[in-house]
Amino acid sequence: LLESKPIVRILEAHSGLTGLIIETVSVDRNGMKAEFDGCWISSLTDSTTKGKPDTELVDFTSRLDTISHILDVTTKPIVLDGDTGGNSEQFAFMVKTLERLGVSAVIIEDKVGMKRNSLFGTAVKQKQAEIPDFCYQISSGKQAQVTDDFMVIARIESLILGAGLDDAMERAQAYIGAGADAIMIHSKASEPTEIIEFCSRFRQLDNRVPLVVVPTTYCMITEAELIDQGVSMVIYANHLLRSAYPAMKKTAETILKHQRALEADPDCMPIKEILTLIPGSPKPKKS
Ligand code: SPV
Ligand code: MG
Repeated sequence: LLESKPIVRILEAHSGLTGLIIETVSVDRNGMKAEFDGCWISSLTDSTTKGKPDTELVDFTSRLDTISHILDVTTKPIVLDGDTGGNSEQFAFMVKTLERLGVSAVIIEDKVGMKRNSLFGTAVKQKQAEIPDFCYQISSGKQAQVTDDFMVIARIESLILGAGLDDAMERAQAYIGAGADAIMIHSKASEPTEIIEFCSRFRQLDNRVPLVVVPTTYCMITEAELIDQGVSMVIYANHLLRSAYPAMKKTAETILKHQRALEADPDCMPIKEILTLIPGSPKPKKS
């Protein structure tokens, strides 16, 4: 996909149902069918769905359960948010397991110690990994994989942690040298300025690999602009959960307020629709 499309478009999934949305939703855009190319299994939304903080508290075994629900009902590539990947021995096994399952790529972030969600930035204590240690982490994963198809993507947290563009570029070069198949650069800035600066410096690298971005806070940037910047993959990292939660909360409040469900009903999908939503469900007889 990375070789055949100007940009690969990935949306967050945290359950079989959200996987099905990614699998099936399409729109007509000027006579062309537009759809998502694959799923991002986000640590933030997987953890939040389980009512847990995004600190690697939801362990790999639980993450595998989510992955397996999504794999059961989708055919599109899966990019797993692998958090830090654990230690290098754990990461090697993670790669083997994911590859065997048919996951396409894992993204690991260059942090050590208690991992916090990147969107906290420097508001909470988080520590970036030393460059040689993270290079070892990448190469441990690459050595563990059996086929050529699986990708280990290195995620740079320098802009998140205030280490700056020069540090981000130094890390990009080191991680590519260690065998990273792609680089993800993350930012929590409210404008895309620093990401655009990174992209223009990254484009000058001779040995560059595909570049991945996650425009959550700088969401005004368009896919066409990202293509112009040389970005190969865009991840919409949390949008299905962020849109579902307010809708569910509103329904719960409406029922409490009116002491019945009538007023909430217009916000709910028809029963007939939910009964037949899952492919293979029996079709009710026409009444
Ligand atoms: C996630 O979706 O869990 C990510 C991206 O890692 S972010 O939440 O922006 O750190
Ligand atoms: Mg995450």
